[in-house]
Amino acid sequence: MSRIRCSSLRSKLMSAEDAAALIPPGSTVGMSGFTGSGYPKLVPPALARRIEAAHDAGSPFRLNLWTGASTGPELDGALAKADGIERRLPYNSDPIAREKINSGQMDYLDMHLSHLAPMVWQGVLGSLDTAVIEVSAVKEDGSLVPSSSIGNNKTWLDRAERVILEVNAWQDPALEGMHDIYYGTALPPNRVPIPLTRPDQLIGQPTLRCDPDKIVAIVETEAPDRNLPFAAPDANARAIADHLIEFLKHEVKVGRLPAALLPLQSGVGNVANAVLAGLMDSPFERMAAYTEVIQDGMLDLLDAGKLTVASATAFSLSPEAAADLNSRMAQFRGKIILRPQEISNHPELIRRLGCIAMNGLIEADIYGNVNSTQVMGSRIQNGIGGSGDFSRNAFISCFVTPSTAKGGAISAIVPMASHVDHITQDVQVIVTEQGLADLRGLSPKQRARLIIAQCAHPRYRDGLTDYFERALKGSYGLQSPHLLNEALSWHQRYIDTGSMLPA
Ligand code: 0RQ
Repeated sequence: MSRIRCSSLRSKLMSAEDAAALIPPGSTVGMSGFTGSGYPKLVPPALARRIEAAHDAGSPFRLNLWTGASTGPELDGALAKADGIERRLPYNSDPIAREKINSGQMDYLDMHLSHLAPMVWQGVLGSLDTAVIEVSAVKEDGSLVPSSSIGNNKTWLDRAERVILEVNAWQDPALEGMHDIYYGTALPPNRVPIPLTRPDQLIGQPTLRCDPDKIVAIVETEAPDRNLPFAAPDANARAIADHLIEFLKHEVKVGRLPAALLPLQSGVGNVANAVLAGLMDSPFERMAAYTEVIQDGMLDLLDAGKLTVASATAFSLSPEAAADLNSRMAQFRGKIILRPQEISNHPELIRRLGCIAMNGLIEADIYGNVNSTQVMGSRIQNGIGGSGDFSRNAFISCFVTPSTAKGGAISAIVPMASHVDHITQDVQVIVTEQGLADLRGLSPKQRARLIIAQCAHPRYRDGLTDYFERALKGSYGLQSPHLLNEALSWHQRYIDTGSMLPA
């Protein structure tokens, strides 16, 4: 049976090529997609071919591309390869696009994911020409059953001048009813409290609305979501998980957290996924997640009954886990709720629910400022994503990382962060395989001593202690002592010699 159940819209059915031809050069396009799920899979490659043909003919053709967060290779990868992206926001993890950004060929605006929809409504980012949105069905009344991510789709559908739909029959039909689209957001001064007080609560409607007159094309597909597989948790990741779980057990014991913890948020990446794997063997029962993405580890926790509900805006699953989930989505009805990212990441809700935030980092400095995004202060890795939304507003904000990167040539704990995404006030706990530093209530100098002792790799510990002790003597001020002519010398040494260690 066709997934396009609204007969009047069937006349809009066309090929991906014909749909892509409706997007002119210079357009601003809002596409669906969030961490490799729910992104359009046929129109973007067709658009990339069109862009390549235009470039071959000597005509300029580039777009401004907005999404939920990262997408798949058919979208970011194909358009970046075709040199078709002028300006990208709010997040990227595609390697080809990353290279273009870092070589200065593509403009990238790295934003808090909860900020994008309200900013588009404010109009500060300009107008949105076309929305290209993957859905899993079009209902009889023309309403849209969302796909495996929601991201900013509600806003794109409301704001775009025209809409192209990709109806994906690969998505399990049981997804219908697992989404909660809240239409109550407004700009100040008309904002009202969002009526959500529990992660399992439904406050909106199961479908997206769309003015049928704006729909200019519908393309059918059966292509699967494509996510990168997670690395199996290694010894470091398991050690990080163990430290964090010991800490959470202690917080329960002293009465600062309930036995079922508080709603969990877990960031992207291998280490965050490994922490979830560690929670499988933890004593915590009947946990809940109020988070941005549902990874493999979270599905396992749901399967085992350790987690009662996971609220997010998208799945971020390995190919195996995505195929498995897709074959038995109905089992997760009531246990998985997908929401727009302005709700999954809403500061008001994260603060009210008291989330326990767990995010990865690139580097932290001895005072606990965290760089999540820029290697050596200038090369973008991914983006801040939701880590800022969650870490500033969490009940407890934790950051996890191996103590070194690139085979030990880089210390994740540095004298001064070469870029700051999360200020020290938003960073309460830092965990490496070496240990855990609970920074709550500590002054900068107390933080430095604890971070160096607990988190730094032994190979870098003496160097950090030496820097800190000398800074205590030679710093301009003694609130957070620094030697400015040396503070970033570890980074420069890496750039010059390939290692942060002295020769
Ligand atoms: O690169 O594979 O080329 O070697 O960064 O590092 O150790 O595998 O860790 O997958 O957990 O990612 C911060 C990037 C960590 C991630 C980051 C290099 C390292 C490797 C990955 P290679 P690991 P993870 C809400 C949460 C921001 C967004 C966020 C991230 C690669 O967690 O993007 O938190 N966070 N969102 O070698 C040089 C260093 C490095 C380094 C790591 N100090 N110097 N390279 N790497 N540390 C969810 C969403 O927003 C969707």
